[in-house]
Parts: sequence; C-alpha cells; structure tokens
Amino acid sequence: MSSFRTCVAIHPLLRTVRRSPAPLGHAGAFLHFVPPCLRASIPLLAAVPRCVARAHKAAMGLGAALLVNAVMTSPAHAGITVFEAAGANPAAITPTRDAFRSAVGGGTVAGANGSFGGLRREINWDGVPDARSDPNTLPADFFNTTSPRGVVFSTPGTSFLVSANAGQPTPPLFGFPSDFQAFSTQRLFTAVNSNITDVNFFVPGTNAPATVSSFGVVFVDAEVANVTLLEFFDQNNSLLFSRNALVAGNQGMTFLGGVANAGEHIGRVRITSGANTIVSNAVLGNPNDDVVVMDDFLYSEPLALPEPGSLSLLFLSLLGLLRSRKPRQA
Ligand SMILES: [Ca+2]
Ligand SMILES: [Ca+2]
Ligand SMILES: [Ca+2]
Repeated sequence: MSSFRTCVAIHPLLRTVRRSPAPLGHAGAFLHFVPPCLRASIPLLAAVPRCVARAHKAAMGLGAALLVNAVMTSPAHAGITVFEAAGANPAAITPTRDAFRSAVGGGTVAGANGSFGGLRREINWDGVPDARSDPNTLPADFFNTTSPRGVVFSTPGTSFLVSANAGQPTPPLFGFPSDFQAFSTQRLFTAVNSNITDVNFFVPGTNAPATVSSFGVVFVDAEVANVTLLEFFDQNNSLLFSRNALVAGNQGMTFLGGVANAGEHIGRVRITSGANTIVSNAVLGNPNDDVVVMDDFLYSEPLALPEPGSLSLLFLSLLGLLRSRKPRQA
C-alpha cells in the first residue's frame, strides 16, 4: 500500500500575523512575523512601530513592499506532502522511495558524502567501517565530520549502533535475523537503550545550524500501529508535522517521508522507532514490545538560515531607501 497526501495546518508564526489587531499592511505584518527573541536582538526594530504607518505608505510608493514580501516566504498555510508505503520486502516500498527522491531533487547515484547534485543527501549506513559498526558505537557526529552530510544525532539513550556486515565476528542485523532485513545492503541503524533518534541539521562539515525542507526514512519490522513515527520541528522547536508510520508484517519494510510544500524550515526531525529498545546485539530492552530499526535516511540539502545580522542589514537598507525619498526640509 502506498499513498501521497498533503496535511495542512496553519503555521504558528502566521497565526500571530493573522491575529494582528492593527491593519499595518506588509511592513507591519513582517514586524509581527519576526519572533520576539529576534526583535530583542535587533535594537533597530524597537523604533519600527512608530514609523510603520508612514514607512508603509512611502514603501508602497517606492515599490519597497515587494522587498518585504520577498522576505515573507512562508504563505498563510503550511503543508507537508506525505510519501508512505509498507510491505513485505524492499520492492514494496521502492516506488514510493523513488517518488520521494524525485520530489526532492532526483538522482539515483550518490556523489561524495551522499550528495545528489547539491540538492539532497542520503545515508544508507553501508559505507560505515567495521571499526564504527556493531559492537562498536557510531559517533553521533560521524555524518558531519568523518563523512560530512550535515546531520548530528542525539538520543535520550546511550549511543548509536550500525549493524555488522555478514562475515564479521558480530552477527549481522543486530543479531535478529528473524526480525530484520536490509533495504540497502546491508547495514542498519538504531539508537541504543532508546527508541528515539533526534536528527539535527548543520551546514555540512560545519557547526552552523541549518534546516531542511524534507526528510524520509526506511523503517524495518514496524508491526504495531502508532508506536513508530516521524515528527518535524521548525527552527524555533515548534512542531510542524507528526505522522505514524504504516505497519508491515514481521521483517516488513515501511517508508515514511514528508516534503514541505509551503516554505517550512525543518530544524529537527525526531524519529520514534517502535516501543522496544536494542540494548546490544541480540539483546532487547524487554521481551514484549515492538522493536523497530532503520535503514536509509533521505533529506534535502541542509541550508543555513539568514543570520539576524542579515535581517538587520535588510532593515537598514529599507529605511535608508525611505529616507532618501523623504522631501528635504526647506
Ligand atoms: Ca518482528
Ligand atoms: Ca543499509
Ligand atoms: Ca518489530
């Protein structure tokens, strides 16, 4: 089974704009759009309310409203297009994975560091060396340092594991050959002692925070409804999107991805994989709950957000433009 659909919700920042009591027009709307923390960091903004009405009138005459509109890239409604599929084997989810790939930049053969033409990235875990695979843990920043792809992981658990390849002293598939199979041959990924993996984004190879516009993941062995899910948060840590993964049978495959279709910026992705945990090879946190692990991650290129200083410069430029048009005093 598979489907694409769009979930629509009003972006919380834009709710603020829509509740604005004063019909200030474009310039006023932008002021309300700026988060309070950012307003406090830009002293220039404190002076803006007093001159908004005059500035807006002049700006309309100058065509500067177009500049402000260009800043307000988020439309009135936010939406995430969902790509999802589940089935018994990799073939069951491959068409949906391929559709997700096409939606976020296309390409089938990755370049260096999992890059597809600078438009998107993938991680299939298969190039992780034995020294960083089960029973050895994977460093949380492996995919922003050793192989810089702009993601750093965190978890309430203790660490992360990539499964061993066949032929190694440690059994493959985390020691559960009757539960797991690989989507891309042959390594899998899991948090240790937790079912939660947070994915934080950076400009690849740097410490500069970044956001993405899409994220998708392959789950393995999701058998129980409503315990495996994806959540997207914006750069202010507000929830943008939450969706439960489709379930498959034992050893089954599930793909779940979301693509922002209205300019949303995804600053963090939380993956909840099942209700059980992996403690170590062939050892679960408990004998009963659904254990789920992950294979491929797919996401758009992590991009830096404009620095507050850039916004300040934009306002300085705008106000400078207005001043230059002000009639000179006799
Ligand atoms: Ca199972
Ligand atoms: Ca793999
Ligand atoms: Ca399971």
